[in-house]
Amino acid sequence: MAIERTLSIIKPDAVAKNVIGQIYARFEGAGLKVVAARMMQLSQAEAEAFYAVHKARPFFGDLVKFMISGPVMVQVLEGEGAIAKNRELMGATDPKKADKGTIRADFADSIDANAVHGSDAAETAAVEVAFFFPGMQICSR
Ligand code: RTP
Ligand code: MG
Repeated sequence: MAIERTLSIIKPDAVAKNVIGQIYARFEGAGLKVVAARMMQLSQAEAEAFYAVHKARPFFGDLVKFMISGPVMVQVLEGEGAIAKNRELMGATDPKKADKGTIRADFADSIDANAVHGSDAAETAAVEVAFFFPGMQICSR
């Protein structure tokens, strides 16, 4: 399988729980490397732009409000099949439906406060990496 890059966000609920390191350990344990990272407080405009694909969905307002409720940790993960591998590690969107041992099963509280974001396809991964790391150094290794 090809080496890919994917965008990961540790959402405000998981940052508040102080489990950034535990989530990074899951990535590293699965062979994914952190090749870029930044901690930041998203503005409303940034959160709306990032989740623009969901603009028409009924949960859009709550999603944006949640994503700006506290700092997030944003990283690029690199590795074989990184996009699907990260989605597997994350588990289902709704933590009640997430498989045992996944990040969302272990750290998420609800479908809104669901601990992590991960790109869902090669096209979205490229757009999302460029959104948070435009022209910034990515330390491929
Ligand atoms: P994400 O984009 O954050 O990685 O999550 P996902 O792919 O698993 O889910 P997606 O369908 O892209 O939805 C984005 C985020 O919106 C919230 N959501 N709420 N109330 C609802 O029915 C609902 N559906 C989605 C979740 O927080 C989800 O992560
Ligand atoms: Mg999604």
